[in-house]
Amino acid sequence: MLSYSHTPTPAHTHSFHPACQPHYLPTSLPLYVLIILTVGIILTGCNQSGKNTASTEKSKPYIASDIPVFSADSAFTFVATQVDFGPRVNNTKAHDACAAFLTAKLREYSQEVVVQSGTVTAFDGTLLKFQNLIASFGPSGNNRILLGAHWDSRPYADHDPDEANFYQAIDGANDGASGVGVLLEVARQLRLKAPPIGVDIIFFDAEDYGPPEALQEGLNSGDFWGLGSQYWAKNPHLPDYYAKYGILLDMVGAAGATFLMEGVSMEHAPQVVKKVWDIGGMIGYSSYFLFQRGGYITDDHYYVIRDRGIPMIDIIHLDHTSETGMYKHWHTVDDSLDKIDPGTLQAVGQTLLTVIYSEK
Ligand code: AHN
Ligand code: ZN
Repeated sequence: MLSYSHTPTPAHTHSFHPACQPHYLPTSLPLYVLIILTVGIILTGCNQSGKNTASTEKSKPYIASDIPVFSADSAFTFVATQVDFGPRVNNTKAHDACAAFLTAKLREYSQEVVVQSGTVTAFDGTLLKFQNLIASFGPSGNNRILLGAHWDSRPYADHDPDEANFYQAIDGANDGASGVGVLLEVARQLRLKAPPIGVDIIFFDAEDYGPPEALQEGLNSGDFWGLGSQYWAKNPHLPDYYAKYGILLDMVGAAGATFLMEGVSMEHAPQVVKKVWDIGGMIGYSSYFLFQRGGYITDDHYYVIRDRGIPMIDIIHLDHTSETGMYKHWHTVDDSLDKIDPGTLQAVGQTLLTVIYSEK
């Protein structure tokens, strides 16, 4: 059976500063071989369930009887509610209003919610008010997993095809809201049935306030992304907080999403990537979880690994066929609710629930 070390891994200093867009470094990682049988043991007793609520035939998953069924409709509504506030850019009313909504929802599902607030400094010196929101579920102790997504939205559509939009804030339906929507539905399920291990859900703030593309050349060396996760990783909500592994969601809602095996995740938590991808494939979502390497992304998981020593992976929509290597509408004004597909939310959410409730 797969197992994970409980000892925090030391922060790595070599080959550990990925750039914004995916890039590739030579790697000596071994060839990954599908050990479907190993996961098959975890999931013995699987039956083809008709309980799932997804609308399309191809997304009908295999759900073992003791694993909750994710509601894609519920997750979609959570995404829509966030987008309805308008762009959740730090220091705006929409941001405050969305924080209040997310906090209330987490309190509805968990007795243990911590709102961690403060200020961080942006690339241009702007002081950003931020709120990291953390909800805990299940048993206490170090046998726990951390699930995260960022909830802020980017002030700049600096990859828009029209440069007139470069300084427009984005809806961030996929980039931000989708991951939070999936995790709110996971939280709702965790409330309905206690998980076998501890689970913490964290909504990171100020992930996406990195410098606009036009300035990035001169500002490449700074840690201007993931400001909320950097703060939390250095000042966790509990002083000695540790989780055996973490899973970050980023852009998990677009129709036809492809989750490539992201570089930082593969370098620091390959066994977690493999476990999640195996389970996703096992329950019927192999068209989303591709056994294909993607580039290195500076996302919140990077700081959780570097500054907290928790091996965390990023489930992120990467696409070799797009110009940026990311989701086609990444950092454009077209990252809007109409691109969100409940079938993709279902694939990610049901995979996460299967991972959680298969834990010991
Ligand atoms: C950068 O663009 C630096 N990192 C990608 C992380 C990200 C931004 N994910 C969504 N928006
Ligand atoms: Zn972004």
